[in-house]
Amino acid sequence: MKVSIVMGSKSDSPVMKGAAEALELCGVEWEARILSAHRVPEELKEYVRRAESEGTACFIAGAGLAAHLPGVIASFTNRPVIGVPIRAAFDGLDALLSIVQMPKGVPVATVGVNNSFNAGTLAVQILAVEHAELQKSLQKLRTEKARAILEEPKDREVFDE
Ligand code: RP5
Repeated sequence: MKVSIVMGSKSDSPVMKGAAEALELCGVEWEARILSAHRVPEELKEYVRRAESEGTACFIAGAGLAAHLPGVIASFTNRPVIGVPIRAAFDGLDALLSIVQMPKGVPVATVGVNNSFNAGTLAVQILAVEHAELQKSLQKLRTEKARAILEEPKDREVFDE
């Protein structure tokens, strides 16, 4: 059981790091590749087919601008594909609309602009359906976020820099 993180360019890697962080927090194995739908389409297809046959249960794909990478990956596999729109122009709205507007039957589950952590979290939630032990890690993530909120300052200290 493994998650494949794919991005269209090395320039996407600072944003896509969040997906790997979420997967690691939950103890899920991952691998990452830089493969562009436009620049190396043949190699992308070959990679998706190979990753699937080697145990990738879910793909996370991040891209900016025309952002065809997640949709093209979805065209090669029936495994769930989670798309991360990356802010490169127009505040990432161009990539968000491109990734989310898939035709019927070829979905890409799309998270918010630059929110690769949520892509990683959603991948764990998908895997947790068949791997109940992951539920504990997911619950821990939520508990930690809740605790952090409740430990925030009050009154005047709310506005401290
Ligand atoms: C997209 O174009 C990539 O995903 C990246 O977000 C954007 C810019 O890529 P580079 O020109 O920096 O390689 O394909």
